Amino acid sequence: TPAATPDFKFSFGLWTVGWQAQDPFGDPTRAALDPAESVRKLADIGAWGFTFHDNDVFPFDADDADRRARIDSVKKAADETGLVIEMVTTNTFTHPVFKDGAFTSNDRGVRRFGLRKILRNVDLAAELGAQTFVMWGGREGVEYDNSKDLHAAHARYAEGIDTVAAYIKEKGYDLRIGLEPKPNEPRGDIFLPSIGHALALIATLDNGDIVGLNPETGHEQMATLNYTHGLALALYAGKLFHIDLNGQHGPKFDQDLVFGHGDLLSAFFTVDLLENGFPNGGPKYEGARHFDYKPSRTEGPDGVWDSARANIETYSLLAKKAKQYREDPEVQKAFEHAGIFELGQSTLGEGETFDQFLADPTTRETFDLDAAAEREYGLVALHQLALKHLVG
Ligand code: 3MF
Ligand code: MG
Ligand code: MG
Ligand code: MG
Repeated sequence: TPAATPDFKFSFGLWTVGWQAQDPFGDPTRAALDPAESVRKLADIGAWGFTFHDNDVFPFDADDADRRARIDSVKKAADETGLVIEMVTTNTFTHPVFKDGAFTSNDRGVRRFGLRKILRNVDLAAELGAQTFVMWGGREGVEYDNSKDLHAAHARYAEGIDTVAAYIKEKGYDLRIGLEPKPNEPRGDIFLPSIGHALALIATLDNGDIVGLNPETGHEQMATLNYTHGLALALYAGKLFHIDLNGQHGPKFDQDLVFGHGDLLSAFFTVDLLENGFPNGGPKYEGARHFDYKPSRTEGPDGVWDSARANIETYSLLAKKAKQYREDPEVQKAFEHAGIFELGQSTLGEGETFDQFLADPTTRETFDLDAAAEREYGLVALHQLALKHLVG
């Protein structure tokens, strides 16, 4: 049964359900799927949209006629089902030519070839009405620290991203770029390993206003980072353009489990942030609830769609629980007691000058240090309330 409700804009990458489950140690366990057929199935299970890499739809070496026919077949399925093509991305990692990177390859010819492939795909994204263009630089990195001039590599990475952004502007496309950080795999170390690293690079770009982030749950967790905190920082910076939701059990290879099948408590707080926003208000994420997961290698053709449905169902269940949690008067009381609303007040008074601040005795002379040190925040009790809502 479809677990989706029309309230959520659920979206899937065609490479997710389409993954044939080849891994470094084993052959594929599933047959290839026809992308147009996948679009129809995604519509059946309650998806709102879908996304793809160029080479999820047509092969790397497709001639122009073949490329067009395959694009048209997916477009037809989108038109017939009403599914939105909300994001398009480029495969600059599978072909051996990209083994040392695309934008950061030491070989300038490869960099120019990679840029051409990406610009062609920008045109396609615009043609299909996508609003986000994701760039995951899976091969942008090294195994050995002396493999590259690391300053030049970052300069070339920035140049590549800036050039794509400039092209989007020159063409007048309604597209924004979402960079997808990942710490490692397939490279030993990938450039832009975290949300924070990507934000720092974006700040150096000429066209950074249309460059933001597409953070993935598992990628941040592989780096032992907190995904929900990363989303919060990206929202604070006005840069949360898109998301890749999935599941991961801590720092190991990229598991791409079903959303919620890794760290469930973390998934609960991710959904709470996405659906209910910050307790004191602030920017909210309005884009697709996009899943980038892999049906496990053990799954056959039925398991593929069971697992796709599981993402939708888990998200919907967590959204329901998170809503009840936020609306619970006991939780609101615990928020109050914990000082969560107090954190929404600015530390300085409105228009307060340094002189006024320094002359305020409550900031030092009459500040009740002991009382403040003894204050109980009740954070464990608050967290237990969340847990009770989650498992209750
Ligand atoms: C790899 C990924 C990628 C990106 C995709 C960009 C193949 O770990 O997460 O999926 O999400 O290339 O959209
Ligand atoms: Mg992943
Ligand atoms: Mg991934
Ligand atoms: Mg991803």
